[in-house]
Amino acid sequence: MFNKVLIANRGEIAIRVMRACRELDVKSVAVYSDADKNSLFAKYADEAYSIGESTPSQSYLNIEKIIDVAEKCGADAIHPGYGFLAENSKLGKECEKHGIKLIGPSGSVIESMGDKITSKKLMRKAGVPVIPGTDKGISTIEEAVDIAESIGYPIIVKASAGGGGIGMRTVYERDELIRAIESTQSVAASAFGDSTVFIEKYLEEPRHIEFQIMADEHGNTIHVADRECSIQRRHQKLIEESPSPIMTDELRERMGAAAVKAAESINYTNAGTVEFLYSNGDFYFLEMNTRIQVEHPITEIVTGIDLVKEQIKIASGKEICCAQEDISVMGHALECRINAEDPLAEFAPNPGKITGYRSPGGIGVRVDSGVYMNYSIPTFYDSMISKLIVWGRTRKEAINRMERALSEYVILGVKTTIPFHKAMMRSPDFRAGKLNTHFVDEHRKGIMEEMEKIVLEDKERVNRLKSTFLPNKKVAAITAAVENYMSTAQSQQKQK
Ligand code: MV4
Repeated sequence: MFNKVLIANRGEIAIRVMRACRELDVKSVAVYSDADKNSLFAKYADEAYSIGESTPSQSYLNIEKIIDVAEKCGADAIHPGYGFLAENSKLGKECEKHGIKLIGPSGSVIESMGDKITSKKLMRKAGVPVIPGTDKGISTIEEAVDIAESIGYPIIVKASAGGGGIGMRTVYERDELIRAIESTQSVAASAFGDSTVFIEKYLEEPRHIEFQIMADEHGNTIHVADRECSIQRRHQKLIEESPSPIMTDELRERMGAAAVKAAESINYTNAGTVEFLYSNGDFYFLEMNTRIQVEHPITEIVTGIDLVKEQIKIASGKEICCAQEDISVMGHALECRINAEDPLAEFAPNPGKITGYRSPGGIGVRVDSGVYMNYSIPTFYDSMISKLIVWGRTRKEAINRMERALSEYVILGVKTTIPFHKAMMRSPDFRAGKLNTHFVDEHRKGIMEEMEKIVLEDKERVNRLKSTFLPNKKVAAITAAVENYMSTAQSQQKQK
């Protein structure tokens, strides 16, 4: 096992990884930017080092600085979390040069999955179902017209270097095709420096269902069940659940087998996610994500597997914890992403100081967060405050429990997505599991109306709360006590 792991990330995921380290008796090292000087993750770590200015390119994306810290402090591995340097194949190469293990798949796998044409070609060859269309770049308009006619409209033009929704255009008839190709090419050229585009059949009302996979360095590959991620807005996921409301044992077996085949065909190692689009009983490979994902906790909750701990164990050369037949799904988990955004104003970011904070608890509730009372959310990074995760024996119990947990959650000082989630939990179509990737857009009016009501209700509740709320002096004392507790934990850990 490693002696010391450097976490090249910030916020809740940095703490999540450090928690796994502590359970494994591995020392953790935080690197933090100027904006994160007072952050919880830097306090939680056994050691913490400043790596410079708040702009990501100066700190969390600065490979040279991060490797330098790892070498100087004697870390034998780096965990990249999600975002920032996760899925950056250069980090892997630099780690290798310096004899540091990167906790993740190999650089060549990251590269081939980053290119959508390459990944699609590899998957088709491996016998994984792919969306009808081309898996080579479009070179002439005549070729595009022929392909579009043969698959039939509507079609979608996608950038090969794309992903996350940038560089895509749907085309419903021949007249729109030339313009769509030209515009996708030019967006792709400026966004990714690669104008290669390809064409697929456009699936009009798909669900986004993904499979967690895990592979060790001894040739064992398993899937750790499915997640439904259709509740998103502008390609930002808002709610995830496991299992998908439409999942059956038979479908999980088929999709899981395809996910394992996908991973095995490229000699994948460590944790990964195979994304599928599901439409009318059929499923198709969409993309593969070569990192631990934001929504991994719902999988941990229903399977009992600590995915981050497994990542670290696998990277240190150990065998994966379980065989496929040892994995089962118990009950239902939901995750709501709590962002500092105003859901009544098109989800505009709303960073600032958290002036009141009380997180929910009780049976079946997990909160993964990096914030605390009086914490100021920096403007430099994404707006996620925390992930509220619940478990229930059934989907219905999980939804009711999420409603209860959301009702307990108090965040003052910044606007959050809590009202959106409360409205969603009340939505009859959501409760019925009638989901597809257009859900949020199509239910916009109903959700907005429900949110208006909820915000008024909450204002009254907060006013009642405030009259019994702790006076400011006590708040400051509690904040100091929390911080003191974190640093005590740190010094105890050092003594161990
Ligand atoms: C599609 C599609 C429908 N048909 N491809 C969006 C992100 C990018 N990585 C792929 N995406 C899509 N590809 C075909 N052939 C619909 C989407 C899509 C989507 C997919 C997953 C989750 C949310 C989505 C929201 C809009 C569009």
